[in-house]
Amino acid sequence: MKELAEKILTGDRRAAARAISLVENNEPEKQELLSQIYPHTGKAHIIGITGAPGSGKSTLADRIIDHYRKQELQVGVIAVDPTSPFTGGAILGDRIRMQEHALDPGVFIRSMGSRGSLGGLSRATREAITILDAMGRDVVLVETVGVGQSEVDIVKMADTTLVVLTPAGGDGVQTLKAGIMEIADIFVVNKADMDGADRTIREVNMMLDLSPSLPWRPLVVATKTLQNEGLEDLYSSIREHRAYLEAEGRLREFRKKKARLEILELVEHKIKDRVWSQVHDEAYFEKLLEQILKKTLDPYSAADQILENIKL
Ligand SMILES: Nc1nc2c(ncn2[C@@H]2O[C@H](COP(=O)(O)OP(=O)(O)OP(=O)(O)O)[C@@H](O)[C@H]2O)c(=O)[nH]1
Ligand SMILES: [Mg+2]
Repeated sequence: MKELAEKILTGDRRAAARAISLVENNEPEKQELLSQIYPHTGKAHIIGITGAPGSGKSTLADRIIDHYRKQELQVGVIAVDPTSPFTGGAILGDRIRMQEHALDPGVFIRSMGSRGSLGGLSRATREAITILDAMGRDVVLVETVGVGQSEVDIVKMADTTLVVLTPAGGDGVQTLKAGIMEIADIFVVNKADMDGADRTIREVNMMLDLSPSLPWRPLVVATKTLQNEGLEDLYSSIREHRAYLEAEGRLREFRKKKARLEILELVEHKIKDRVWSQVHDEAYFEKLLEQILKKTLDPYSAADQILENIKL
């Protein structure tokens, strides 16, 4: 493990790819590895990109990669699709937009799907971010399809979160899930070349005006990504948000909050693992179930009984 950790710290891509497979498969060795690289993390700017399927996240990610590569920054990309069983080196069809970057050693792209991540996609994604951060990526982009709670959990790990909206969809921002609105640092109204873009922008701003005053009022940027319009605004918005985070110790506070969530989640996982690894006695379990069906036992007392016999 020490060797793998050292390789990651030198920026070795194959080592990083192997390490990501370890976390996806939730291999026991991953813990030692993550502990070894952890002290070397915290330098990357983690940018989350989320939004409805087809809103242009990958196209935007491609432009953002270009932007940072022109500054000779090292970029990592994790494309998460909770609805896809695919994972690993396979570049999904829609990731092809980023494929030219796959040949650039300054860009490391990894897809993660639900099947490859035993024990939770958001946990695996967080650990993959840790690995890319430790390997010295200056910027880590995390693209997730906006489908539910899982992507909200995933983007919570980002320092700066872009929520991509489009004029299409008719009833616009009302259809957005509440959770998604709250995590946005920057709203990107993409496909601004399409009809209705002005209305979408107005609606987002109206919604923000109605929200309780937030310490950071999310910025709203319109982009026509295919025409390369509005992108400079987007880059400067990302810079502005980063500067905001770095001022007045906010980044430190943010990282502290993230660390707290991470510890709580780990403790929860570990308790679950320990409990269930000790309740493997099917016959005992069967007996409890029979008693419950006969109403000589209730589920609450059964749970207590199980816990009494467990070493945490
Ligand atoms: N008209 C228009 N089309 C765009 C724009 N940006 C992206 N597209 C197109 O929208 C389609 C979807 O783009 P993607 O980048 O694959 O969208 P995505 O959000 O990554 O999609 P998923 O990963 O499948 O959720 C592609 O055909 C793009 O060419 C834009 O600004 N204007
Ligand atoms: Mg995509």
